[in-house]
Amino acid sequence: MKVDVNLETLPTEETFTTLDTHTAGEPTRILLDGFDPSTLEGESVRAKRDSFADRYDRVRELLLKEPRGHDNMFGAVLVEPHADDAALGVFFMDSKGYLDMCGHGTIGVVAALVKLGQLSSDQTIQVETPAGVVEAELQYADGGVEAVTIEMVDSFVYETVTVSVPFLDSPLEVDVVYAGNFFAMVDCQQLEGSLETARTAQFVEWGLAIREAINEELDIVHPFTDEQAQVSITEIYESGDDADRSIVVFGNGQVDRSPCGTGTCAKMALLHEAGKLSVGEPYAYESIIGTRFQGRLIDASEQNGITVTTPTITGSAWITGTHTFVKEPRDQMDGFTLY
Ligand code: PYC
Repeated sequence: MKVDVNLETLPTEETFTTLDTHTAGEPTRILLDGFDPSTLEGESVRAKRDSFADRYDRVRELLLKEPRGHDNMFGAVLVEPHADDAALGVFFMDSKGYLDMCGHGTIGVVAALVKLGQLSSDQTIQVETPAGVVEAELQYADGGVEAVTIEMVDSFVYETVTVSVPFLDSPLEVDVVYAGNFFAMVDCQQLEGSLETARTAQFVEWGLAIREAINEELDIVHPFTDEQAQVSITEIYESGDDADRSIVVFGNGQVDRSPCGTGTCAKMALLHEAGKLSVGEPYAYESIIGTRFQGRLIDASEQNGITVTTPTITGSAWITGTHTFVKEPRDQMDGFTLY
């Protein structure tokens, strides 16, 4: 039976249009329409993100959580940029709230908009994010966009701390690293066993416990902006033969299917600090599902006694579809999490 669906015949309370992508397996649901961007206050993408969080957090819940989304959905919202030369503004949301920066999401947004002819790719594309302006460059193969390289925000190791966590008898050493978001970085050698996909649920539980322990232990203040911050992501990593590997836990316990763009930058900053990665050296990083980003540090300098690295990441993103989401007037369900 052929059914002709026209959602305009439906009495809907609200309608949202999204463009969906995946970057190395990790979704980005890009909000195109459904709220009035001119109602967002502020003169930067960061301020507009905060204004969205105040006024429209329901929209995040509706698009990312069940029944329209799922526990591992990730979102991006496009807004007008304020920074000189920026072609677009974008901020990021997850199952818990909002992140300052996202590598896989930026790759997804840029790749999708260029593929659909909505962004010109003649030269590099400046993207304003809550963490600052990043620069995207496209690589082509067979006439199509093959990969996107992003020059990300500067990264640095913030502090190394030892914390007690409920699942280990001995204290755990954690490197807190900034790479657009603050990360809790943990070498898997301190934990039992290795990074196997079958153990994902256990790593999610541990990742959340580590994040909580660090946020209880530390009052983080960004050394260059003086802003107070919290660790938003835990990254548990292990060495590999031709690529290192990690599992990245964030939000309310979601797992990045990609190697995590900001997480790759955090790992490169950590390796550089340890004298194990030089500027210019290629660095391959693998996700828990076996997909990869290619990273590289393009600069390192001392600022106020801190070693600051400038990273790039390269990855591929693919459009998975568009959605028209509706909420019927008597539907009570914005978004829920089962546990
Ligand atoms: O790619 O930076 C990233 C990211 C952050 C959270 C999920 N992905």
